[in-house]
Amino acid sequence: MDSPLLTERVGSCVILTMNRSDALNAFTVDMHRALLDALVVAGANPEVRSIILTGAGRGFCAGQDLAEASDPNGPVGSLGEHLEKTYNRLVRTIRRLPVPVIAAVNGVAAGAGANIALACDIVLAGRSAKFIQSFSKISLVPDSGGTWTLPRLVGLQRARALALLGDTLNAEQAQVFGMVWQVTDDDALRDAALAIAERIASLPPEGLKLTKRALDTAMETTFDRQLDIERDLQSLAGQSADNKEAVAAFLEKRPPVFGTQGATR
Ligand code: T3D
Repeated sequence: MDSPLLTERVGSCVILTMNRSDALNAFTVDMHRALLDALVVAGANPEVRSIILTGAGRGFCAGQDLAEASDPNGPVGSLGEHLEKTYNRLVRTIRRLPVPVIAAVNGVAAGAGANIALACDIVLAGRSAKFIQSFSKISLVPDSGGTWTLPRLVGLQRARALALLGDTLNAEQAQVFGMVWQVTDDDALRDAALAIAERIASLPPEGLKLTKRALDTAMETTFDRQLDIERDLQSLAGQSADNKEAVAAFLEKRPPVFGTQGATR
């Protein structure tokens, strides 16, 4: 049987490809396990500077595998418990990884598949990409952080309509709505994602890790509290070897040479 996840290393980037193309890469428990393990392993490797998440075949991910979820003898059981063990762990892991996660959305991203893409740090979409909050059609609530992420990305009014109606947004519409950073031709998507991975690899990792952390708290706190958080994270960033090297290289008019992630990982 094919592995539900393909892992490839390109330079300092790990490409994770959800690999159940016959079901548009819908999530089974096995695919969850494989993806979570791969993210944790990649995140713990100081040589890994970014992760690309994409799908095999013509889709990114169609969310929960509905056949597995509706099998009374299957592994899913209570949806609340299932969410906690799978989707919630997955999106928490993506947010807490010390390196940027790039979603390369290569086709339909429906249900949890859409919200997992939106949980990533940078979202690229091929022209065939579609984003669907398909939950309402099967009488479920948007999950995988969608009710938190979507209003923050697109505004509450658009989020309401998207979640309640389950309309399909194409790649260009999703970009206009602020869900997508860059739209590319389908056959250019992998190279576009790798180009961003390469740019990330050329930047000092410690600052990126702390920036990711700062932006994660930004949507939850008050302005004053966020200033405190920036102060604390900047204090850590200012002590990092990466910062010292970047500033020294600037002043000495030479290219910087950065190490791997530091102790605050
Ligand atoms: O259960 C819990 O743990 C709670 C958590 C829920 C999280 C969720 O994600 S809920 C939302 C689940 N996802 C959906 O409701 C989406 C269902 N899929 C679709 O609506 C459509 O497939 C798409 C709009 C995504 C794509 O449509 P289209 O016409 O491009 O493709 P298709 O022909 O419908 O699908 C192609 C194949 O993939 C087809 O199989 P077949 O007939 O060729 O053997 C289809 O059954 C299969 N497939 C697509 N989505 C799923 C799926 N199989 C299982 N589960 C799916 N989600």
